[in-house]
Amino acid sequence: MSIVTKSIVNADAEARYLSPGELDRIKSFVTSGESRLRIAQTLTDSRERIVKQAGDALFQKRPDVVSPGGNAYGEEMTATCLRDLDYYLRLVTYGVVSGDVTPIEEIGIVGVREMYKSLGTPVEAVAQGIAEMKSAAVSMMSGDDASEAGAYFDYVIGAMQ
Ligand SMILES: CCC1=C(C)/C(=C/C2=NC(=C\c3[nH]c(/C=C4\NC(=O)[C@H](C)[C@H]4CC)c(C)c3CCC(=O)O)/C(CCC(=O)O)=C2C)NC1=O
Repeated sequence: MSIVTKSIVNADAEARYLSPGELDRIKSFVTSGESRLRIAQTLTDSRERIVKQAGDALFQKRPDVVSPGGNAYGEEMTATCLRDLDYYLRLVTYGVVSGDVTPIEEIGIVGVREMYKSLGTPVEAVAQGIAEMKSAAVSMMSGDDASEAGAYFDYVIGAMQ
């Protein structure tokens, strides 16, 4: 839910006008709109490069995951691993566009540790892969955009700890 929808739901539940604080938050959401859309566009346009770079960096640092016995060993499993990174990059764009981590949380975080545990996937290596995507992504952006985008990657990384 965007901050606009959320504020309206909260205000209407109390049959009141939007408060000055709510209007302020909506204002900053609106004024940051252009940069958030620019960030989402960059991430979307560069998704293949970001995922590939992150995968290369991850497998260099964690060769165990792509070695025999590793969870991402073999062409098919490695491709599934990269697909998961792509999933999280897509969810980051949802967060950036809505200015809210809720879509990321609902789609990709709730129950994630249990899921990866049952798959035998080391979740800390997934988190490392997200961190590598962050490095690749922010290197393509200006300082302000990089810190805005970085916050959503950090949210995913933190939620996997
Ligand atoms: C959009 C929300 C969403 C997420 C997040 C998601 C994740 C997800 N990753 C899966 C598998 C997997 N995920 C990985 C990922 C990895 N293994 C590693 O060692 C690496 C550290 C890591 C890559 C960074 C692998 C290798 C599998 C296949 C495991 C198996 O089949 O044994 C599966 C099991 C079903 C399948 O293979 O598709 C799910 C549901 N699915 C979703 O719909």
